[in-house]
Amino acid sequence: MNNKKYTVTAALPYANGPLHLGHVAGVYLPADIFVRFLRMKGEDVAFVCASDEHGAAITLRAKKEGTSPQAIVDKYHTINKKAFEDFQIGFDIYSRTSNAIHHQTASDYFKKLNDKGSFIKKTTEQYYDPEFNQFLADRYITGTCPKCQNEGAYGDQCEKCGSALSPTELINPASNLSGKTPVLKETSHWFLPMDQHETWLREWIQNGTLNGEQQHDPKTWRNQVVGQCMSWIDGGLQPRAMTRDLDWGVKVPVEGADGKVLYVWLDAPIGYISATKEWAETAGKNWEDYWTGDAELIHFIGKDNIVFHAIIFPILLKEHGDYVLPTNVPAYEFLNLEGDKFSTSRNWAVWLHEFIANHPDKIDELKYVLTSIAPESKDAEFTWKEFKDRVNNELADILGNFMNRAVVLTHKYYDGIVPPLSEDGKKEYAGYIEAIAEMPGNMERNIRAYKLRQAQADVMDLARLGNKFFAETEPWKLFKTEPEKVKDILNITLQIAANISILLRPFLPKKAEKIGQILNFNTNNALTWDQAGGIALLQSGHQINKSEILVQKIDDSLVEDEVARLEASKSARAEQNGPPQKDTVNFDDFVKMDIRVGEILEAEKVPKADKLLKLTVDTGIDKRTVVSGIAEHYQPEDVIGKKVSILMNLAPRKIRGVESHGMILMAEDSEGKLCFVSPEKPFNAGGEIR
Ligand code: B3M
Ligand code: ZN
Repeated sequence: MNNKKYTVTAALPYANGPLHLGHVAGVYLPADIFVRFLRMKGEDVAFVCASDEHGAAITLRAKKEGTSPQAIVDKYHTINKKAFEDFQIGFDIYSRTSNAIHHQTASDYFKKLNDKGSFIKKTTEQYYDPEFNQFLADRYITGTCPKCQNEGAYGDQCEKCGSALSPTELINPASNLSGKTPVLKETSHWFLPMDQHETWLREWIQNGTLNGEQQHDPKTWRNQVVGQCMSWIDGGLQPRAMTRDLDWGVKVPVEGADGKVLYVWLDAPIGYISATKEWAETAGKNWEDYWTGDAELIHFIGKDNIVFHAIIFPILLKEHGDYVLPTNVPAYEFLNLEGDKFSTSRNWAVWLHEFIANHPDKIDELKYVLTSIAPESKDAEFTWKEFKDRVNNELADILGNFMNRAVVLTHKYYDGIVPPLSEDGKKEYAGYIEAIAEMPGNMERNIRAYKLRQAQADVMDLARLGNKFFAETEPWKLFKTEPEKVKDILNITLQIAANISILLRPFLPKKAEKIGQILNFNTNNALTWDQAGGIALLQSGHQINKSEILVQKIDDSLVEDEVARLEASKSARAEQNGPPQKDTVNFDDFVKMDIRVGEILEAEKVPKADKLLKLTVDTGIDKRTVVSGIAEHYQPEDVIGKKVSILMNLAPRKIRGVESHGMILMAEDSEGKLCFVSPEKPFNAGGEIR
């Protein structure tokens, strides 16, 4: 008996909103397929996940919905847990990081590392919003990413290029609470000195070795994962704060840490351990078996989570000392929707729970399409038209049609009783029999290399092979002239069908079961992966059931309705034409702003900054330098002589090395188009705007 254990994790989704198809295609479905496959191989697997209920993602959502963080996590944990169940994602446990067992586990973990000196306590200046009396970390602060110039980067991470950031690296930082430029204020935090871990990380990621021992095969890691990690390590890792000044999260379990909680990206991955513990308690297992010794730990994640799973969490695991490091971190690229990014805030999404409610009979159809287009090595796109086409032209026409022909002909000629396969038949159709025999091994290699798209295509190829067999042999013609041959042909096609019902199960469990029912075979799904590949799955004389429709074709109207639904949510946004109104300000606040008409005298591009122009502006009282992010909308020569509105008394800021004194006010529409706010008739520079 093989004693090896697997722990397979799927990224803990924030309980700040429902799940959409992008999440499903790029994390949860591939993890589920992989686990179903391992189980069919007889492996002992813990498949764990949970809601990520801490961090600014939650508290900011609560603020936006005008409710408490607790109410937010309760709401979305419930929706997402049910959606996973309905979609048959077979977690052993779907826990939550607000559970006591997690708080205890994360707290103990931090304490252990702190006691052994894994952290460095430092007092540094951090951004602070005086209006809200709050330090600004993570999603509380946004600015321009110093690596890719994305203007919406968060204080800990740029979701566009995947960089891990700290707030002080952001260009033009702004508080997400007041919208204002934050001030710096001293505070103490516990830092993980990531810079001290570069040497072993480099070795471990590139060669798969740790302390000279082979831990994993680096060839099985995706290029994208190794590439991202190496570019961070080559760029030099920085110490990173592992605590936050917040009141929502796991309290820092050290004296003198009042008002501080663990950084969500410290506590969330420990959630994998807490969830394993919680599951093991009820399942009568020993959780440590799944995290120690020769256990294999595999993290399915989206590409924006790579640094946390392939660098930060491994450092924490190694520092702890008792646990294994991940053997792989299969990361997925992003899925787009009908030509645009999935976006929760813009409501441009197909929500999993809504799909299930609207199409409860199309669960496996969706699984099939999402795996077919899974963003394994590059971004991919979901469209309703492709959904329909793949279901109709592939699932129904190839798989459904093959099954139907095999079963109907068996009933027509042999009353549904499997005919025998002769020795001559084995010789004559040896090529087909060999193709069947090779299939489980081919698929296994692909699955173990995380090429699930290919593995699903492989099992579909088996159905294609069956159709080809029918087309080449035409048993309906042979039946009169060579009836013995027809027995051979139908026997083999039924064996193909039986093999499909086994090999399809990790991908489309419901369809696989249905095929099993029609064949009156493998009733309790007792057959394992390694029992596939043969031509004796169905004995001659075995009675099969009547054919049933395996895949219902999809109507054009479904595509039209779903696209209309999406367009409606887009036009609802267009009607609103802009973000919701901000909090009210009082008159005293308003008059503090000194806004005047200025005239642009000179303009030039700021070197190495695509978006910035350096302007010289006549304000009536002086001629000053203002840096403005309009270079994508205006050429320098187009703006000279323009009368514009300028906010005079904005605190001077250095932007790309140029000190800017004030800000040019711009109007921005919902598509991001910018234009000046100018006086409607000729006007002298210096006029006040009130
Ligand atoms: N909740 C981020 C995300 O949903 C985060 C993942 C945690 S995995 C430990 O992208
Ligand atoms: Zn970036």
